[in-house]
Amino acid sequence: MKIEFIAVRELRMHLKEPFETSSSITRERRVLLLEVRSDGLSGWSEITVDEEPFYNSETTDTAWHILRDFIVPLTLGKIVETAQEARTLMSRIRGHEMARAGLENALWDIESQQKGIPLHKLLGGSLTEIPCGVSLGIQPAVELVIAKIEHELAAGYQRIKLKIKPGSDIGMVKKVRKIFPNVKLMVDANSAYALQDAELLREFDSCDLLMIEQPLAWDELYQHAKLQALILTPICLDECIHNAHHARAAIELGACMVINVKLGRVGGHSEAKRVHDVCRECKIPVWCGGMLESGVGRVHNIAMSTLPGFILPGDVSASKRYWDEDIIEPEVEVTTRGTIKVPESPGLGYSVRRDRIERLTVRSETWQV
Ligand code: OSB
Ligand code: MG
Repeated sequence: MKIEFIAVRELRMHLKEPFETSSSITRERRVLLLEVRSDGLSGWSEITVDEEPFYNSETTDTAWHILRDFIVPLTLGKIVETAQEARTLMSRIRGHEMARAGLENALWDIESQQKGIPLHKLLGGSLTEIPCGVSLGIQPAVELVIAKIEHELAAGYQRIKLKIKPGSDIGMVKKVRKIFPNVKLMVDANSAYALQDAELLREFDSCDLLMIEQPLAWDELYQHAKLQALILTPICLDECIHNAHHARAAIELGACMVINVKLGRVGGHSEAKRVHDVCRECKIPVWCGGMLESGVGRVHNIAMSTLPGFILPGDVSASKRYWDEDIIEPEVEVTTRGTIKVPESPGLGYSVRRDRIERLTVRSETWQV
């Protein structure tokens, strides 16, 4: 594959509802899409950054800068045998995983089209349907949380993740658990607590949670290990894990019992596979996290979620939960069993709606050889 053309564009997409976490509120997404062309084929990916560096250090604008000033010069005009080799081309770049994932994942789309197989097969996936959960943002009142859970369970979703923050945590979750005694339930703190809050966090042990996601600092494995020794609820790490070495260190330290894999956060499909492999070897379950993606990022998540270690329902849910109109066709739909059927056609298995993408684009930049 010769990397002949790279185009980045920013789309403005309004979320149907604001999404609140302990670290930010998102109303509108500045979606970054990449299109890469090689040998007459187009590959698509999403750079899953937020506008602000409140989840991780990258932003919409840093990703654009890294792409233009470093990724394009290192990759444009180069020939790679496989998408995975793109990671090596970019290996001098430290950090900026989401920006690098963008380039690599678009090449995975091209490689799977070239080979005439679905992306999930190329990745080594085996599931034909993936189990789905939802992530519910922080709500102003517990009654709203309860109504939303009822709605999502009626749609078939298999597990509910509640965002928590100090002041909207144990009391809220205890009420929810009382009303839904059998639901697969978990919480995500997005780093809102400190080790000194161990007593409060230990109260979740009575709520029969699948896990508590990222309770402590985004860059702290050691303190998560100390916390895990004090509580029974399994800790799942999200923000802390940027590659397979982090995953192994976290597991060996006892800092977590579950890992959330996000394609952007770990730098693309090839590293996501490595994180998955380390976890499988260590018998640590993984699941696919979400970044409020447009359809383009979402379908890459679906492909990754077919790998055999993804045994827990992920945060990959239907397009219509986020958007009035998605930018892929068909939109991502969830069955009444709370699953997404994995498409069997070559490449992403969904088509990109260029007309809608054009309409939503606010800026773009293109490079070609
Ligand atoms: O921590 O998993 C997270 C969204 C944006 C940033 C971080 C997170 C999330 C979600 C939403 O939980 C998952 C989704 O529905 O896409
Ligand atoms: Mg999270």
